[in-house]
Amino acid sequence: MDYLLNERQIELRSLARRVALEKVKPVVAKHDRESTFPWDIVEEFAKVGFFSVYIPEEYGGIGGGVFDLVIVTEELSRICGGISLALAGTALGTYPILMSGTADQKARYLPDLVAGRKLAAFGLTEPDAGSDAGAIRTRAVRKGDRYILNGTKHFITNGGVAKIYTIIASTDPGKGSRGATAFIVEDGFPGFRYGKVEDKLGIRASKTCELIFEDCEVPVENRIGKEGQGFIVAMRTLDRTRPGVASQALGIAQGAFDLALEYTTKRKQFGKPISSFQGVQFMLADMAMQIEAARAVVYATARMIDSGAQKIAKESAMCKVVASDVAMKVTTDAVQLFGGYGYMRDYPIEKFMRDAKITQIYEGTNQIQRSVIARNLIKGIAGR
Ligand code: COS
Repeated sequence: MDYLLNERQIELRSLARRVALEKVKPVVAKHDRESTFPWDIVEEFAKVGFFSVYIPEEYGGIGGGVFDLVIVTEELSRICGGISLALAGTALGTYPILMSGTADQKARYLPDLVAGRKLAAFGLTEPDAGSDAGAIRTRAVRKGDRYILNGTKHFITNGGVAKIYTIIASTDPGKGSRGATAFIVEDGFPGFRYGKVEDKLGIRASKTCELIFEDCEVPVENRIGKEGQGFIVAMRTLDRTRPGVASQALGIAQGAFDLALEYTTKRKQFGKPISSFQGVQFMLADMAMQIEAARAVVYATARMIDSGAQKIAKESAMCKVVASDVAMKVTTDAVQLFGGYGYMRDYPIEKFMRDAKITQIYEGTNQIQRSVIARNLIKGIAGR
């Protein structure tokens, strides 16, 4: 389908496609097998300006928005859903500064992030606070011109490789989500260290680790917004980044479909390519339709956000559910089309299925997304 991209977006898409094919593709299997972080590819992303696509021009970006990030993430994920996260995870850690940071915070942190000299990460999740994001236990206590942070964040994408972290901690535990506050924590701040590095099913080229704060000192000027606004900062961030997860899912689905379509035209059984059998054709048609439907929802949501719409929680949740469920279905069917070969790690297709699964889980499980959608539908009725 023609989504009527503007000239910049068409160029961005072909650039991302080229980088994905020329630079990412040759190293995908190695990073997946060894679970290593692709620093050389990150340098390449920085060189071609991918870290600047969603940043306004006034902060050194190219002035695109969520849609530009979606385009790049989709193309990179078509080749590797793990490697694309160096960029998407950085956007997740950067949005709180971009949306709610002070002029001084933007001046101090954005230039390095825009240039890709430093990666960012977002620290909300804790061992006992995942879906229930208001239940965080990491404490931030003000002492003069500093906050002292204590607690553990886990499952943090880009943990250990990022230099800049936006961390949600509680400044008033009695108030639950209304007592949360956002902070910028730098790698190297006293009392901040990394913990367990996760060994994952998929997205193995992306680093995921624990962040441990032990009397970690954070200057007051690194607080984002006011005390008590951290939960809203987190929710507003996720509203803008869930389309990014959706585009990662979309790319993973498209990448698996590309391989499956080609394979069915080459693989011969009963004397002809399996693509000539109606059972296989129906599967291919369904997969293509599902991907296109997901793409339409993801692109429409990204455009809605970029147009300045403020009430976007429902649409953002919808596009994440649609695209990630499609990714899981399409990648599972792609493995099926490869038959026994699909199950073997010598073939590239099983990785897509492993990578797809996380998109139904992180940045809010699809059950949480459905609850966000339902709450907003019900609120809409009540407000009539
Ligand atoms: N934008 C702006 N404000 C929002 C918001 C949004 N999208 N969603 C909620 N809020 C506000 C509410 O309006 C409310 O404000 P007031 O206190 O002023 O009334 C406040 O935030 C608390 O909202 P709510 O009562 O709905 O919070 P809950 O604790 O019930 O949690 C869910 C709501 C489940 C939606 C939230 O916890 C969530 O998104 N969980 C998933 C978190 C997640 O994605 N984790 C993955 C790790 S992050 S990578």
